[in-house]
Amino acid sequence: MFTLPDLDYPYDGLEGYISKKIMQLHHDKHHQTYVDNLNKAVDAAPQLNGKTIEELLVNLDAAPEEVRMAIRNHGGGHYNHSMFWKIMAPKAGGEPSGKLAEDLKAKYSSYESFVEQFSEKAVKIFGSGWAWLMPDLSIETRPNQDNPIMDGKPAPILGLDVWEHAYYLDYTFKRPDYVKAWWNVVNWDEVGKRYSA
Ligand code: MN3
Repeated sequence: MFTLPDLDYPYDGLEGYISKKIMQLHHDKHHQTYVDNLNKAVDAAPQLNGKTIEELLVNLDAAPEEVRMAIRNHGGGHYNHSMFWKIMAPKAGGEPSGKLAEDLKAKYSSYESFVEQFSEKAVKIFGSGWAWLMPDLSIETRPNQDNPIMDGKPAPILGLDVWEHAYYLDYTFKRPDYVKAWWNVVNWDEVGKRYSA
């Protein structure tokens, strides 16, 4: 059975950038629904019992066809959001430090230029999806709840949810405003850990 992970901070911890109301709905309702539907899908395919979420997503082809799409969507939703809560934090933002900062600068010439390129790709995603920072510091996007690990790629070190449920209550249709604000809650310590892992 998969379970909803707790947030490491209060629902109002990101206020000013992401409201308590969004965090409550996004975590308690949207993420919970992904968990519930993932459990239903795994229940319907006993051969998948005991597999980790990573194992399920990396081997989607191994899942019976009747549950494959549910595992892709809801398992992806569970995996992606579990990361999303961790790579944000109260009183966070600013610039990364250490090797991650150096390597981002080497690849994008400056932190600002990296933010600009990542933001542009996130804003341009058509419909619902995510923008990802990969361990080689390239930027990828995926629709829906797809994650690059489903294509045999390594796990991203940072992800930005641009589904409307992530911002509509605070920013209505203005995705660029949400993306701009979001950098103020990025937990670079956590992203740095994932980068060096
Ligand atoms: Mn979401």
